[in-house]
Amino acid sequence: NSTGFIFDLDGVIVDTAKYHYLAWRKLANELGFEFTHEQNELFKGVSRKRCLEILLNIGGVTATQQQFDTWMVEKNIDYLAYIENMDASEILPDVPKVLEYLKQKKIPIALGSASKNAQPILEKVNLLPYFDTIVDGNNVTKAKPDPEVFLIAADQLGVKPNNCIVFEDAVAGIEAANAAGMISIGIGDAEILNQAKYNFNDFTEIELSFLDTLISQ
Ligand code: B16
Ligand code: MG
Repeated sequence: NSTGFIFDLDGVIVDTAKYHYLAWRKLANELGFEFTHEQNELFKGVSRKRCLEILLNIGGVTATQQQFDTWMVEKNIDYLAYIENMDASEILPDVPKVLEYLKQKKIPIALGSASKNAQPILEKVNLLPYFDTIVDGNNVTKAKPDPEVFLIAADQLGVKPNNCIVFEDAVAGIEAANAAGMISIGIGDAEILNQAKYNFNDFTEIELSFLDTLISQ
């Protein structure tokens, strides 16, 4: 079979955005400013380094390279503490149903995430065995919206980019999938993800028959 499926992690498989938010807010508060839920929207799908640049911009804080590096490490230590007790109950609805269906059909499955913490999170929620390959923030040099992460995933699956389907919750991720020549599926607000080929609020809206049409096209 020549079709491959690529899943983003954060906001597609699990809702780790809330933990990223808590860790960034803690840092912002330590630096003397507020960080809101609305501002956190800008951080979805965006690399850790870029997130810190945006955060410091919001707070009007200038940093030396050494401070910048220290805060990157500090944020991640806090984030890891927040996700320490994550388990399968935090998997978003119907994600296992879709993964199970694809697995049973022997369709290759990849993770394509900006996160450097992707593998331990998949382990915590017991989904690691579904993935034939994991491409994440540790394997890429260019962040989404650059297509690199998804092109590496397609290559590792042995599937042509045109035959890959990407599930994404972030604008930068949809742009990356489109730039890779893949079929993009937006998970979340269709108005925000209006560049996606298909849109769903979540996986409960995705019929198995729809997956079949993607597989056979
Ligand atoms: P980390 P995704 C992204 O994951 C998140 O959406 C984004 O908020 C985060 O900053 C980025 O991973 C980096 O994560 O700090 O764990 O390396 O949505 O691409 O799966
Ligand atoms: Mg995401």
